[in-house]
Order: sequence, then structure tokens, then C-alpha cells
Amino acid sequence: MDRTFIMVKPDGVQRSLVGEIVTRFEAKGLKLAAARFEKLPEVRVTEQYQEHLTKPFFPSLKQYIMGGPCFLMVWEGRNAVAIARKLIGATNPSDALPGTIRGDFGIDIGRNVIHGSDSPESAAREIAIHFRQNELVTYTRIDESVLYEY
Ligand code: IDP
Ligand code: MG
Repeated sequence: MDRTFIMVKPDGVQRSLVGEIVTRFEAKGLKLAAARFEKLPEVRVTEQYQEHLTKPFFPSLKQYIMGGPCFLMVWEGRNAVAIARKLIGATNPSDALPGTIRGDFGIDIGRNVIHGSDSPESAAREIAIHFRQNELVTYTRIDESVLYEY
């Protein structure tokens, strides 16, 4: 099974979208493996967005992400990374299709509600930034045998 790192950003939390977002991942058939509600320290924001450190928008991105509590999650399932990116939609909410989280709930690229890992390698890296190995919970979802053909 694959895992992906998902985070409701401070705008999503303030707009009370956590429940709606969790519902979409659950309904899709992904399995929650870990979750935490917290304000991210600077060091983890910098690690999380390592590839954007030199971008002109990085200072405002850091301020945005540190501006309030985030809801951090790990979701598990076959092809979880790509599936989650589809549920989330395009980076710029004005390009994101209706039915996606950013397409339904966002309007501005600088306030795009949610983060999701962009590859299995990024997912492993990001999960390790935010969660200890013993925080990842292993269990069987009762509907697993009907969610997958094999
Ligand atoms: P992603 O979140 O869809 O993977 P990335 O290109 O990795 O998109 O960018 C990370 C985050 O940085 C975006 O989700 C968004 O919050 C912010 N961001 C990216 N591009 C811009 C921009 O041009 N202006 C402002 N913020 C941006
Ligand atoms: Mg990204």
C-alpha cells in the first residue's frame, strides 16, 4: 500500500473545511494512517517546501502556512499519491476543476486550502518530516475487502 502526506492549510482550517476534506478522502476509499492538528514550526515549513526556498513567493508562503493551525494527515491506499492529487486538483484554484477540493473551495493560488505530496518519493520525505514511525497506525478498514478486487 502507498502512503501520502496531506495537510489542510490554515485557510482551510479557518474556513471549517477539515470535516468536508476528511470526508472526501474517506469516501474515496483511502485509509487514515495518522493525523495531527498543530501550528507548524518554521523549521518544518522550510523542510516541507525545500524545493521552493528560492522562489519569489516563498516568504509569503511561509507566512501563510505559519499563520494558523494546520491539520496534518497521512492517507494510505493503492496509488494513494496520485489519487490524492486528483482529489485536490490543480495548484491554482482558478484552473482546478469543479469536483476537486481546490476547484470547489478555492479562488486564489496563494490560499489554495490543502497540500498533497506530488510523488511517492516526496510523500516518504514529507511523512518523515512531520510524523514519527510509531505515529503511523496499522489496521484493517472493515470495507477493504470490497474496495479492492485483489
Ligand atoms: P502544489 O501545492 O500543487 O504541489 P507547488 O508548485 O508545489 O504546488 O507549490 C507549493 C505551494 O506554494 C502551493 O500549493 C501554493 O500554496 C504556493 N504557491 C505556488 N505557486 C505560487 C505562486 O505563484 N504564488 C503564490 N503562492 C504559490
Ligand atoms: Mg508541491
